[in-house]
Amino acid sequence: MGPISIRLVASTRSVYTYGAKRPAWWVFVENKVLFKRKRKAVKGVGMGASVSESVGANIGRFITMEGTEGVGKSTNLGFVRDWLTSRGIHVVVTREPGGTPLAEEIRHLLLSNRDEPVFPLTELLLIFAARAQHLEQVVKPALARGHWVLCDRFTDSTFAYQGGGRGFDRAQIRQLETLVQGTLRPDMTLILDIDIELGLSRARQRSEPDRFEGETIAFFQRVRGVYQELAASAPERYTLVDAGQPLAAVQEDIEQVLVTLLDGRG
Ligand code: ATM
Repeated sequence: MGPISIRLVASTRSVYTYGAKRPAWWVFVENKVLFKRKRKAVKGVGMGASVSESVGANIGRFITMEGTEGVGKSTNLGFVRDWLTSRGIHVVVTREPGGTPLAEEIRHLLLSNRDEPVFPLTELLLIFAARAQHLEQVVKPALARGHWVLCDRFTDSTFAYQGGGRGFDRAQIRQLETLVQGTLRPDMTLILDIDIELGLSRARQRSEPDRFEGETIAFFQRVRGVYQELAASAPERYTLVDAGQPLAAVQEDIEQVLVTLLDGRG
């Protein structure tokens, strides 16, 4: 007798089926269902609960990358994408503000230099408007399909730039975070950290400064301070990477985090 084929298939379909009951996993022997286990969908998941917390194994992970100007985000996002892809993981790379046509238009509004002053509340609401669109259109559907999402900036940028930089009250930002995201949070956030003057001198060689890049050193010091605080407050979620090291050392540090995340995939 030849080998018997046994397959375990886990479902991620219940992720956004608010309140519904769906099979959570099946055991197939020779392509016939031997056993299936029902799982009650978690109430509130449709409002954006962390997908990985809700469905367990074989699910996507939500990774975000953060940092001030000139930290090397683009290079290191490419490194993370290639590292995961080479291990057979389907990665959706996206960014904030942006990631959908509408959200990219909002990004353009936010970044353009203009004569009219942009009030901090206007800026904050535009950022969360773009985020709401991006989450529904890109992030949640990708995670629900079991893909990994790698996002260039997310709400930690809001805490850093609008909170630290502009001086917005953190509790008010948290209220908008809950409104827009429900309980959805990144599984892992890499914060690339660099001396502000060094980063700015790198970034300002690249192009004309946009509305954010033209901010003062003191503004970016406050932004960096919030990132450092966030990293210290929840080390299981954040990794602060010294982006002032040679690139190979930066990427070794990032790789260690990815290995841990992959090992814990369940
Ligand atoms: P990038 O240049 O990294 O794509 O970011 C665009 C700007 O958007 C960034 N500027 N700088 N310097 C910071 C800003 N931003 C916020 O201020 N709050 C946010 O929540 C996000 C996602 C971005």
